[in-house]
Amino acid sequence: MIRTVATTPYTDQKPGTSGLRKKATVFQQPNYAENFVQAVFDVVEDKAGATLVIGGDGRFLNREVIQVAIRMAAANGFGRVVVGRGGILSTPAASHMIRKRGAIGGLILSASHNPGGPTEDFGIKYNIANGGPAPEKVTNGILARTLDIDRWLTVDADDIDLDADGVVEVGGMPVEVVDPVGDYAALMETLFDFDAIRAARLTMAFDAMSAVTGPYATEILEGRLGFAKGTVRNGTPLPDFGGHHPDPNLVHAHELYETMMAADAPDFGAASDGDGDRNLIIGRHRFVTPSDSLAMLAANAHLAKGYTGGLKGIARSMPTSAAADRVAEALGIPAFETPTGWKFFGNLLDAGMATICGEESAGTGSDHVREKDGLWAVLLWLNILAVRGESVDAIARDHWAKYGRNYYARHDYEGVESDKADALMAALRGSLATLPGTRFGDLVVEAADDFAYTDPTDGSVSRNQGVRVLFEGGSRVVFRLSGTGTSGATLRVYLERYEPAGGDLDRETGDMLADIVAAADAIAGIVEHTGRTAPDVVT
Ligand code: VG1
Ligand code: CO
Repeated sequence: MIRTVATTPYTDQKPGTSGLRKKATVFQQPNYAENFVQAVFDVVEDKAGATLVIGGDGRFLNREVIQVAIRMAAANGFGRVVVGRGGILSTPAASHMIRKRGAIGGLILSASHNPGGPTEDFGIKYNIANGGPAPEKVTNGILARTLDIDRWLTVDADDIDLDADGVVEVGGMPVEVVDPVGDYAALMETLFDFDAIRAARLTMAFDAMSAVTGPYATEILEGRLGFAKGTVRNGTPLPDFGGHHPDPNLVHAHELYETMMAADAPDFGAASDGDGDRNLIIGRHRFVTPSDSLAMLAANAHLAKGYTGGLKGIARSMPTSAAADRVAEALGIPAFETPTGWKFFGNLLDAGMATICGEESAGTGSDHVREKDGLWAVLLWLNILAVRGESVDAIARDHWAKYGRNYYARHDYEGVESDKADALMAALRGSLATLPGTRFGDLVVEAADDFAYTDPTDGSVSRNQGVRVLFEGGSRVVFRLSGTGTSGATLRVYLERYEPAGGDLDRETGDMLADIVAAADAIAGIVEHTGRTAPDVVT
């Protein structure tokens, strides 16, 4: 029996860079999660009889919202729900599950790199049939529906046992509880040479940050690849991630960093985020920026069996350094520059225009799924290390010697009052026309704009994606506001300086970027607008 529940709209359900993210307490308001899920279901066409995948990163509210969503899926006419055991599916595993099952889409319950727990963040994201995040056309439709929603549909049924594999019925609809890891691990075995990795007898530390990658990393690294027990740290997903911030950067994964800089460091270190789509790569005594990692993976991908045929193209988000562009140029393949967020890569991947994609925020992935994929990047690195028989440091130095080095850092100013952050960006946008030709120390502005992207596959245009200031000689600073936060605003300042092959390739990043940091403040008036004299996170 379908039950119709009357409701009224919430006006704050606009999906951000990656789905709807709010404090868990916001999601606990009456009808809040239900309204959003119903808005999603209302814009999904042809759902009658179709399969829907549901899973999340295990954070606080994960199980509760899954039970609600299953009943609503039954009432909305879906034919089947596939849900990960324990309510668990990493974001890349969910993407793969949608594709493998020919599902019409999936709900991924996660706020990704945001902290979790009763006083922290929760999130819901809808992915479409290609396994990727819903594009703006769809998220705009969802937003519009949240603003005029007046009812949601459910069935009267008990919670299912999320911990028992098998099929049960909810309101006449079969719900299949499946192993969240097996299909994903099998996919990885088709892409990488597990025998070669095992034979290389590398040592490694992997920090799952008490988030969703724990079971995946334990099965793949310790189980199938034979790394020593204990290689995976913080490997049990916890509803509050053990109180940690599951963002794999140098600040929040500092214990891994310290392990990798110690005298007895293992060969390779990596970490992942809340929902398993990000990766942090630290070799023994060598941190690799995510932008460099993208370039180095692209340059070496042909060494792994999934990519022996070469790459069709490389795509990066605009704030990501141009290191990958140089690899594309050397390979004679196209390079694409998209706005921030994985949803912009989906069309390029579907069209066969790009094979590898990446973002400076520690997201890398390929056309094997339609999400960024943390463990995929880790396994590709391991495969490359095994084949080349060299250290991460040696591979990085070799790369820079050939392509030059893009010194790079991101400065985040968190919890800035929204009106101050908006005023900063408005002033910046207002000054764009006057910036070219202006000198800041030794730096001269060559061009400045507000990044807009035209999708080459469907012609859709996305504007206001971040302010770029390009200096003569290839250095650059980019300013944008985060679209994933849940309180106040986060200003992200992306700093990049290119040093050509034969130049100064072995310097400290901070020293190499100091003049650009100074210019960034002079251009945007960061101190003046925000009162902040230093960033909260440097990565
Ligand atoms: C951030 C990153 C962006 C990433 C997004 C989702 O967005 O900068 O590169 O795609 O998070 O990643 P923003 O708008 O806060 O800068 V995840 O792993 O949190 O889903
Ligand atoms: Co994530």
